[in-house]
Order: sequence, then C-alpha cells, then structure tokens
Amino acid sequence: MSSKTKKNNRLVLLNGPNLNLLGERNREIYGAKTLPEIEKGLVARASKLGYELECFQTNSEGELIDRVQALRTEAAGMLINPGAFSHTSIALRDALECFSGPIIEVHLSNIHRREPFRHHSYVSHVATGVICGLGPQGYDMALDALVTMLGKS
Ligand code: CA2
Repeated sequence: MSSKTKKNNRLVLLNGPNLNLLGERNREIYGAKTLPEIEKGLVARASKLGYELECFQTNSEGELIDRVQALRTEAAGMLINPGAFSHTSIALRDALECFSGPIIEVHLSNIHRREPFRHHSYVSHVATGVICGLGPQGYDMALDALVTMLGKS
C-alpha cells in the first residue's frame, strides 16, 4: 500500500463526566468494571483488529469539545460515552458534527428505562449508531461495529 493510500488506523474512545468513577459505586446500574479495565480491554481488542485506540476521559465539557476538534480529521472513527453531556450539550453535538469519520455513541445503562431527562441525547442526532443498556460489553460491540464499518469504507 503506498503512503497516499495508507489506511488511517487511529481510533478514539472518549468518556465524559463521572465515568472515571466506574466500579466505585452504582455498580447495579453501570457494572463492576473500572474505566481503566474497560480501556485496557478495548486497546487490546483494537490492536488485534489492526487499529490503534487512544483513550481519553474528562469531566470538563470544554476539554471534551477540544479533544473532538483536535481529532476531527486525525482519527478514522470514534466511540463516545458523553455521560450526562449527552442530555445537555448542544456544543458537544456541534463539535461532533465536524468529525469526519463514523461515531458510535455508547451508554452503559439503558437510558430509555431511566429518568425522563435521560431519554433524549443531543449526540444521537450526529452519531452513526447508538448502543445502550449492555454494560461494558457495549463498548466491545461498538468497537467491532466501528471496525466493520471502516473496513467497508
Ligand atoms: O449509561 C451511561 O453510560 C451514561 O452515559 C452514564 C452517565 C449518565 O449521566 C448518563 O445518563 C448515562 C453517568 C455516569 C456516572 O457514572 C458513575 C459511576 C460510578 C459512580 C458515580 C457515577
């Protein structure tokens, strides 16, 4: 493969506010795995599939938007759990609209079975696909789907 046609094998996993606390409490809702455990598994899975996965978590809306902007033409695809920003942030939605590759939105819990304020996600409007309610396994499934999509493009 020449350098001009070389495939971009860079993927990104973004996690929003409070997801750094996974495994500490609310295990009945979000599962027992910690975020570093989830990230480690996904990096290994991506590597087996021939992709490099960069992981980033922040509690700050501005930092999350800055990361999306920085990666908008750099990463081939994105997995994102925006946490509570899903339900509040038009600014994050607008930044994601500028991302050039497929975006899979992931929620550990089934947001549609929870409080009404969690039922709507601004991010879903710009996501290629959405997975929710499958716990940490949802990230694995999202990664597999992303890789399948990129393989076809
Ligand atoms: O189900 C999901 O993945 C959510 O994105 C998680 C967010 C929530 O605001 C969304 O509605 C749905 C919250 C993550 C908070 O995680 C914690 C984990 C342990 C302890 C405290 C918070």
